[in-house]
Amino acid sequence: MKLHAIELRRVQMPLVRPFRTSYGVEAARDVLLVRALSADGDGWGECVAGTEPRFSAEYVDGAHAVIRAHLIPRLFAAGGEITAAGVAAALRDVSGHRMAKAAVELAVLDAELRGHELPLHRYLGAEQTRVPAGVSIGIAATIPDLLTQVDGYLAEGYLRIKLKIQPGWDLEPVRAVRKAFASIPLQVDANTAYTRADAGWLARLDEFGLSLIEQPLGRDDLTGHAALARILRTPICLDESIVSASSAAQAIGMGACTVVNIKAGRVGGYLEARRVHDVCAALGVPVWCGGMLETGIGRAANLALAALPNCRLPGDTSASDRYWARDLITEPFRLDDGHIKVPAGPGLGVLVDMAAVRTRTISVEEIRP
Ligand code: NPG
Repeated sequence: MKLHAIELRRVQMPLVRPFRTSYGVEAARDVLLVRALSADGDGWGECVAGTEPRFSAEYVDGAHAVIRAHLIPRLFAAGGEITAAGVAAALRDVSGHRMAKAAVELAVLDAELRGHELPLHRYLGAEQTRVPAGVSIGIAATIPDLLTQVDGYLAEGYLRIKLKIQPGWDLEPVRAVRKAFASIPLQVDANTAYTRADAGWLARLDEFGLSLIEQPLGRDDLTGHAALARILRTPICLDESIVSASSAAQAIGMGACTVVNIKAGRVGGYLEARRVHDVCAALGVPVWCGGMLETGIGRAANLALAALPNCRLPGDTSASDRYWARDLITEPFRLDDGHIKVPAGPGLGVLVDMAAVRTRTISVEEIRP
């Protein structure tokens, strides 16, 4: 595919409700969109790096800078002739910056697939036409407020609830939710907030029949997670620790987790995400698709990923109205019987609403070879 130009666009997206995790609170997303302009048409990618480098070392201003100065020149190096399958190799000598690379790869992939009239989920090898949806609930101000939120999302039809936890907000909220909603699929996410010394405390979560506990310890502490797994009955799922298919294989081999959360941004793109999916399947470990509060652009791609066969648990692939009053895509994703339709059209399968994009745009630049 011949790339003519890359557009880098920053959009400001206020969330319908602030989202609090152990990393802090987000009231809006500062989104970097990457648009690949090619002879075959345009493709879109979304960078999931946050405003601050908390979830990972990447942050959106840094991703913007590295894409402009280091990734785009490498894409243009071969005269602008590039395929999505070649993007990772073209960018390989840039170390790290996986979220930045993932956004660039997705834009090229979307343009290429639109040119071939092939939907992303088919390209990845997925056959499901809809996926079960979970919802992730941030740390609430009070337990009654949390129960109201859980009740509201269950009434909308969400099939599983994920609660954010941190020291001081763990056993009590989980106990209250379990008591009020005895049989719902329930899981918790600690976003690295605990240490090995908390093992005994975390084991007290076992009585609540959680589907899993996500990333209780630091991202580099695979040994600690393996030790914790020997103490807890609740299955351990890793998120921040898993940055590639090989790190997934290593974590599973060490007994650090028995479930994996896949986020394409965290592993450097949807092609590597597919490899994480495959290696986990080969090792008998179920996966599910995580979320980073994406707009409809990243969300469309996540739904394609979530349709893969080893995505055996509902993902953080919630409907557009859980995040935005108005999304950047023309047709918002809606919850229907607890499920969301996988986009069926070519590439991402969504139409970007340029009027919505323009009203939210903070800056835009077009880079040519
Ligand atoms: O529904 O997209 C969503 C949000 C899911 O909880 C969610 N994401 O750690 O998984 C996470 C968390 C997150 C989002 C963390 C944004 C940091 C930033």
